[in-house]
Formats: sequence, structure tokens, C-alpha cells
Amino acid sequence: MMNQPSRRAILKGSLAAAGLGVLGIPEWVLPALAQGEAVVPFTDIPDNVRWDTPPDRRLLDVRTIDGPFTPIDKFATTQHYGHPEIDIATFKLKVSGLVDKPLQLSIDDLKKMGPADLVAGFECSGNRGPLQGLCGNGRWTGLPLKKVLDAAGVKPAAREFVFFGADKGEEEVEWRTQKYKIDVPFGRSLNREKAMSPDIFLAYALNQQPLSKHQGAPLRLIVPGWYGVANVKWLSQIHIQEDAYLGKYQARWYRTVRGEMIDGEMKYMENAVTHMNLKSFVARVTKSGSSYKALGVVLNDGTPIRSVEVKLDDGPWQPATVDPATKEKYSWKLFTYSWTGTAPGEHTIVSRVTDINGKVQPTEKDLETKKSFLEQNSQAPRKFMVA
Ligand SMILES: Nc1nc2c(c(=O)[nH]1)N[C@H]1C(S)=C(S)[C@@H](COP(=O)(O)O)O[C@H]1N2
Ligand SMILES: [Mo]
Repeated sequence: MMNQPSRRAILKGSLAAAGLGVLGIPEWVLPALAQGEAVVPFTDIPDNVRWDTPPDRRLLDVRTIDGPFTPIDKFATTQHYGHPEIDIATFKLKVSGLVDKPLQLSIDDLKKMGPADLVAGFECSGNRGPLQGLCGNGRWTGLPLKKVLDAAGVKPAAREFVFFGADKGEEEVEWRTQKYKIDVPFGRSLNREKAMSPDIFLAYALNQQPLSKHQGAPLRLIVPGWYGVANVKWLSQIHIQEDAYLGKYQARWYRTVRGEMIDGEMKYMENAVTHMNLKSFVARVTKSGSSYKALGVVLNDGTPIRSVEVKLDDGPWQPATVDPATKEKYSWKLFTYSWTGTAPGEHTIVSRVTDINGKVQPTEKDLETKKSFLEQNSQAPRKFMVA
């Protein structure tokens, strides 16, 4: 099911030696469980899930979450053009365009300007139920982007900050009736206000380990509170310009089509994928005797949370408890909800989160006018089976 090595394999080995393997508990549940605790199976997980698609894609099995931080070898990963080859020894980050002083900085140069830490929840905008496997939570080490921008001296005319990865691919670019085949880099942009804000981060390590190739070694951008696509991996160049950047992954692929009622009229519009929308989901249900516990995840743009609630079948919404180890601004928040006594059979469990501004996680029905699948942050009912 998963082929992550190490801890799981070791635990499996030792527990099998102790005779627990015969209980028929799937191996992935073992690390996170207390003694006597067993996972209650979800009945909504397709049989053909590809958790790993070597060499460069992986989903997080959210049922295995066992702490605030996602281990580097379990962190979900994906990208569009595969992994580029980079010689880390000679690598230089280039800063060009509307600056007083263009820069070329090695990782050592950047390390001397840091280090700082940033805890940030991570979610690809394509993440959705029932698996919700394109997410994670990391402690990133690096430095604020602003330090680099200040060292370069941003000119007053600068409006658009373009972040290029070292990866590129051939694309057919269409303009009216013309088509051109050209090599384009992966690129994303931020406006001046966002790029210069103190939270935007350049990371060279994740959870105290140097970034792996998967995570964009040797350097990536982290825009905390924004969907995955903003977090440019293999960051090789920051180009600062006046005009809007309209690259494929900026202006075309990462947009959401939705209808909005404005003055009583439905207007269909497209928005760029930017900050993470308020979301929660149940990741796992476990059982110990007649006691049940649900563990879940909250992801959003860093706006503080007022409450998380859980509902079983047709019961009332009940308050869940947020793990204090996940209270940092941009961290994902883990929550638990416990109850006792559930009749045998299939049951439904769903969570909803409310932020301090009173914004409530939408229902699937609330998102009916959203036509494209990105930014699916609706309440996500899950089905589990009690034997
Ligand atoms: N250079 C580069 N950066 C990229 C991408 C890419 O294709 N190329 N994909 C983006 C998308 S869509 C996501 S969801 C995240 C995935 O980051 P991860 O592999 O660390 O999870 O990287 C983003 N950064
Ligand atoms: Mo993504």
C-alpha cells in the first residue's frame, strides 16, 4: 500500500515478532496508535489508489498522521515538468530586472543572510476528498525573501515579481489562430505588496533536513497560507518587472471558475488560485474498546480559528479539540473528537471549521456554482464501518 521504509517497517517487524500481526491491523496504522487502539476502516477509499507514482509523485496517507509535522519522506509531492538537474555546488539564485543591484547568490550566501524558521501547512489546490492526500505540514528553514530583495534594492517602478524554477517544458502557446511550440520555464508571480511582505520565505531545509529533490532542492519559495502552486521549487531566478506575468501556470492553469451573486445577478468569473480557503477534514477514526476518536486537519490562510466541530450521522455539531502543538499562525491545525458507543454498520462523519471572522467552511451545496475542481474546500463527509 505504501512503500515508505524505516520506522513503519521496523515497527511492523517488532510488532509482528510480538504476535500483533495476526490481529489483521493494516501495517500503516501501527505507528500512530496507542496500545489497544485500532483503526476503524473508511469505506470511501477507492481500491486502486496510487499512493506513490515514482519517480516524482506521492500522496500523504492522512490516516498515518502521527504528529504536527509531516516527515520529509512522507510529504506529498507533485510538479508539472519532472525534476530538473541542478548542480548544487555551483548553484546561484539570480535576482534581475528592476533592481539597483542584480545579484547572484549561492546557498552559502543565503545561509549567511539567515537563518530563520517558518512553520507552514501545505496544500495543493487540487487536493480534495476522499483522500485529501496532497497536503502536509512542515518546519521550513531559510530566510525571509525581503532580505534578498532589500539587498538588491527594488526600484519604484517594480510591480511584478516573477519566480522561475529551473524546470521547463515544451508548450504549445496559442494566440488567436496562431500556435507556437516553445520551451517555457515554470514560473509564478507575486505583486509588489505580497512579495515585499515579511512572511514570504526562501527555504533550503524542511524539518531540519536539506530539501530533497522532491521538495525543490536546493531552494524554493514558500508563500505561507497560499496553495501549493505558489511555492516555486528549484527556484533559480527572481525577475522583477513592471508588467503582469501571464505564464501558463500563473494565468491559465491555476484558476477557478465560479458563479457569484452580485446584486441579484449570477456572474460567472475566473479567479487566480491564491490563498488557501478555509478547510477541515476527518483524517482517521480509531477505536479502543467502546471509545472512538476522530483525528482531523484544518488548513487555511493563517486567519485564526474560532472553532472546529464534528457531526456523526444525523446528530448535532459537537465541539472538537485543537492540538496546542499546531497553534502557530500558518501551521495546519490538528483536531480530535472523541465519543463512545456506536452501533455496528456504516456511519458518516463530517467536520466544519469556523474562523474568528465568522467565516464557516462551506458545504458541498454552497460550492455548487464552482465549476472547476481546484480550491475544493467544502465540508467532506466520510463513511466508516463499525464491525
Ligand atoms: N518549479 C516548480 N515549482 C512548483 C511546481 C512545478 O511544477 N515546478 N508545482 C507546484 C505545485 S502545483 C505544487 S502543489 C507544489 C508541490 O510541492 P511539493 O512537491 O513540495 O509538495 O509545488 C509547486 N511548485
Ligand atoms: Mo498543485
